[in-house]
Amino acid sequence: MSTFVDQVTITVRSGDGGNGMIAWRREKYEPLGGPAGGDGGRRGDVLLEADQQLSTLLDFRYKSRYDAQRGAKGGPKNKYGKSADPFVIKVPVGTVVRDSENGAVIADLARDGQNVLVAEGGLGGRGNTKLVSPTRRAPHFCEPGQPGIERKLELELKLLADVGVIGVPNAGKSSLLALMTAARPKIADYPFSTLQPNLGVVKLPGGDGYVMADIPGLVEGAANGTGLGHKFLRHVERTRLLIHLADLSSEDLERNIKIINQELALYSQTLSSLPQILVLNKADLLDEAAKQTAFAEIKAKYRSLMPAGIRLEADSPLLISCGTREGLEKLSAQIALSLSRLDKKPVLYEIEEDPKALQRPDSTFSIERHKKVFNVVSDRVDRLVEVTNLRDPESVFHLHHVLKAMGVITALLAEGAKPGSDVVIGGVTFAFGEDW
Ligand SMILES: Nc1nc2c(ncn2[C@@H]2O[C@H](COP(=O)(O)OP(=O)(O)OP(=O)(O)O)[C@@H](O)[C@H]2O)c(=O)[nH]1
Ligand SMILES: [Mg+2]
Repeated sequence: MSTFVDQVTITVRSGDGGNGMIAWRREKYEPLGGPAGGDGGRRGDVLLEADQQLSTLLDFRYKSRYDAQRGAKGGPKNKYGKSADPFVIKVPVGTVVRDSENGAVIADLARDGQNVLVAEGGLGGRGNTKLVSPTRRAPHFCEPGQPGIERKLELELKLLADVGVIGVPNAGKSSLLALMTAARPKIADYPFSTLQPNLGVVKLPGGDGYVMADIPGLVEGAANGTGLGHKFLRHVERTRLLIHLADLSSEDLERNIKIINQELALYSQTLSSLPQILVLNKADLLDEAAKQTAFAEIKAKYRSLMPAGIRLEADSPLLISCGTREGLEKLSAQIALSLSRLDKKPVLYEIEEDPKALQRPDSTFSIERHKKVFNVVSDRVDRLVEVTNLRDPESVFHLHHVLKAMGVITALLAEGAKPGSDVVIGGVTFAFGEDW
């Protein structure tokens, strides 16, 4: 069985926030001491992170559920509960993350180390110390931690390469990758020797380089599952240029070229409209005369053999031999030239998800501005103001702290709030201060 897996569904759950604590001071001269219950620890977030050491989603076949830890309960003597560490799930570079409920793209993890928060953990609840007010000096209750969020995610690995090598089985695709890069794919004289995509880096003289992908061979009917099917084509869909490799010595040369272009078209419009370089390999297998005849025949039909409307990168097919290295220099130069002319940006997915959808609904807010008055609209903030004693500096400080952590202050500044501006929070009007 191949160890290459490029599509999985996983379930992640962020951690619950820790509950607050109910506790009392016990001091020598204060037998009925005040409240001393600490707050619960913060949640464990779940993140996905691209790691270039990984090349398959195989691990997720064996383990498809990931639960982050919950924050610890608050402690006596006003001790905060320990916060849970974020839970980081490593995935290969090129993993596209979708919400399995609506298919929306959450992230395209295209760079090593790039990460995305997929489930925000719950906040810790407050201990009874924080819940004291003038009318409630000894609260016998605390807040529960917020629950974590559970989500189902679809992960799809779509390799990121600059150049994709396509062709029928045995054309010499893996041989070409092995000659041009340090990759060591399996090469054999039978069809379907390649069972998973291979990547290699082609080094250019200036120190730059590009990534080349060799995928399993395609046969007629691949779109309907014949041979290895066409599923590996997803790994060349993000390339900028295709090397269409054909065996010059094959009796079916013309037919093979047509089959490949037909299968590309059946797979996607994106693929069949990518620029191509048609490369005829195994030139060493024919004698000079036969070689020229075969080459001239394909050259004459070049335009009609290629998908309509695509950019042809060379004015004729290129002739090479992976056996004798004939024509390889010319091919390398043509690829470098083509890449330099093509858009350098990697083909990335657009993020379709509103980042707010990733957050717990009750931690979201919006700011409405009516002339010089800024209104903070948020369920959570309303509830917070309700339980905050606005005459107690400590409570107000706590409120301010939460507003800051939620990003409300930054958002107010972005909307144009200045010292002195009226800001309505939870129905109460505050003056925006210098020290906010
Ligand atoms: N004589 C000659 N043989 C070649 C040349 N290029 C590749 N071959 C041979 O052709 C056979 C197939 O080569 P591969 O590189 O495995 O072909 P592939 O296109 O990757 O094949 P699949 O992975 O099965 O689709 C091997 O035996 C290679 O040694 C060439 O230029 N000349
Ligand atoms: Mg191969």
